[in-house]
Parts: sequence; structure tokens; C-alpha cells
Amino acid sequence: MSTSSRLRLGATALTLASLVLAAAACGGTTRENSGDSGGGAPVGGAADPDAPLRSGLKIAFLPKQVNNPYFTTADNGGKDAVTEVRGEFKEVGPSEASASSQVSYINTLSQQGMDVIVTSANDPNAICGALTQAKAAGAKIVTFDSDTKPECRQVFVNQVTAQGIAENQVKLIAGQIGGAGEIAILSATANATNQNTWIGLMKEELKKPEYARIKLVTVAYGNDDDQKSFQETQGLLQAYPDLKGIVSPTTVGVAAAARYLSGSQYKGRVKLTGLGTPNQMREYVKDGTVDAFALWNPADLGYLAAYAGAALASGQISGAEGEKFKAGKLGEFTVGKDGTVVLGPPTVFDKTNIDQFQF
Ligand code: RAM
Repeated sequence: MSTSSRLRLGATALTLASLVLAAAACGGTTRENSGDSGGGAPVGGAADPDAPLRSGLKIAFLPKQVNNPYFTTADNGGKDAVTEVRGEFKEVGPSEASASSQVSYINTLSQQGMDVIVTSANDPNAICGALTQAKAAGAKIVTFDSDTKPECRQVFVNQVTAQGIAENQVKLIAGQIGGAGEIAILSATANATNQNTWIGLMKEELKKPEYARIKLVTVAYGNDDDQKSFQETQGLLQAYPDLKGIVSPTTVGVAAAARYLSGSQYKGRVKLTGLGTPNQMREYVKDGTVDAFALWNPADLGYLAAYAGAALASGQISGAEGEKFKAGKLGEFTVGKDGTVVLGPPTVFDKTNIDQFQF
């Protein structure tokens, strides 16, 4: 081997080592299981719905953040699907949901030769460069939960249509505050693609005549951080003494807001709804802080995203509208406009049904 190629190899090893170190320094984690290593036929050309699923696919999940029970459940659903297709599952990610914190993870996954990267984006633009490079290196890119710009991935697996979430959230809070009064939104990070899309549509929804007596006074950002969300809730109640309700379309935010309200003079008087996990919200539903909230099944979302990735990497689909693929126990799905696949409608949880759900 020539000195220059040895140097090049050395430099690559150094780059890889520093990427791994950088990822570790961000406080993230890695989890993996090994599946069948037998590879399938090489993929190329147009999508073939009858192509067999390749085995041994390396499928990595990169959530917005790793220390969030929502993503733990979602990624475990992904792991189940990867096991079913006899692939290799891996989960990596930052501990903080910030715009660019996912970039170093994508670069590392790409260098590790992943067949599929499944990610929930903290920002629609910040990870596009890294994803485009990963695509060029041969990975199929599936966004789930929170999208990038469409050109940065092949398929987006959406939990519920954004319109469906907006209607659900506005209907819940309107019912809880008796159709009139000031409300605020407690969101996740300011750049989150999913929350920003839902909030935009909630504002449209609030223009309907039946909501004319409801006024959205502000949107606060808890950054999908428990402490920050707790403090933002306190701040909202101090700044808006007439506040009648809070909508928090983030599992981190709604749980922190519920904890604040349940220990305050506002418990039961200021209404709170949003998107939460039953396990995190159960005690607040039982103690009367929260009447009802909603969510989809995060495990099914991760499961569907993994199957979409396997279908892409096996050449069954390319991400074009109208293509169909099978997602194990969830059945058949069709790719819609802009490469979007929708899981299904949300579930509303209240004291009558919450004990039936464990996630
Ligand atoms: C948080 C995240 C996630 C969102 C859920 C509802 O866990 O912000 O992206 O879909 O809440």
C-alpha cells in the first residue's frame, strides 16, 4: 500500500473515530440487534411491487431525541418490524431535540453503510445536506413523525394527516373550555416540522365560526425538554391570568404542563389537552388535571416506517404516488402525494379508556 493511500485510510479512520466521539459527546446512545446477514438481490431500476423483501437489511432509527418515551415506543415498534424482515436494527440519536444535533449521527450511519435511515426531523432543512449525502452513498431515507423537505427523503410516514390532528386538538380544547376564552399553545422546538404544521392548521381551524369566541393568545416553546416545558407553563399562567386552556401537541410538553397544573391553584380550572402518551398522562387524568388528550400508537408508527424502509431498499417502492406495499400485521399501505404514507386516525384518551393502553 502506498504512503498516500495509507494516509488516506488513516484520515478516514480518524474522521470516523471523531464522528463516533462527537456522537458520544452529544450524550446520545446507540442500541442494536443483529439479524440475518444474508443479503438479497441488488436493487436498481423501477419499483417492482412483487420484488421479495431483502433480508439482512441494516435499518437505523434516528429519533428527534432518545430520552423521550414516545420515541422509545416508536423505535421499539421499528425494531419489531426489522426483526420480522430479518434485518439488523440500530437506534442512535441525540439527547436534546435541537435542529442540527442529528447531523453527526446521519454522517456516521451513512459511513457505516446503512441500507435505511428512518428519522424524525427536528428541523425541515438542517439535516437535508447530510441526508442527501447518505442517499448518494446508497441509503434509503424514510422520515417518520416529523418530516424534512420532501426532496431530502424518499418516503414520509405520517402518523395522522396534519389536518386531522389540527381538527382533533381544537375540538378537544373547545369542548373543555366551553367554547369560549383565551387559549395558548405549548409546543416542542421552534423549528419542529410536525408541530409547526399542526399549529398552522390549528390557527386556520380556529377561524371557523363555531370557534369565534376562542382566542389564541400565544405559542410558547418548551423544546421537548421537561424542565423548560414546565417553566413555560408557569410563565403562560402568570402572563395570561384569564387563560382558559392550553394545547400542547407534544408528549414532553403536555406531561410537563400537566405536572405543573396538578400541583397548582389552576388544577382543573385551566384546561389542558394535547398529544400525550397514556403512561405519562394517566395520573393527571385520574387526579382531574386533564379531561382528555389524544395520540396515535407510536409503536405502530415505527413499525410502519421500518416496513416502508424495507420496501424501498428491496425495490418494491420508490416513493412515487400510488405505489403499494405490505407492512406486516398492519396490512397494505399506499404511497400518497409527495411520498407520504399515513398511519391512521388518532385515539382520544380519557378516564373511561386510559387503562386499556400501556405505552
Ligand atoms: C413529542 C415529539 C414528537 C411528537 C409527539 C406528539 O414526543 O415532539 O415529534 O410527534 O411529541
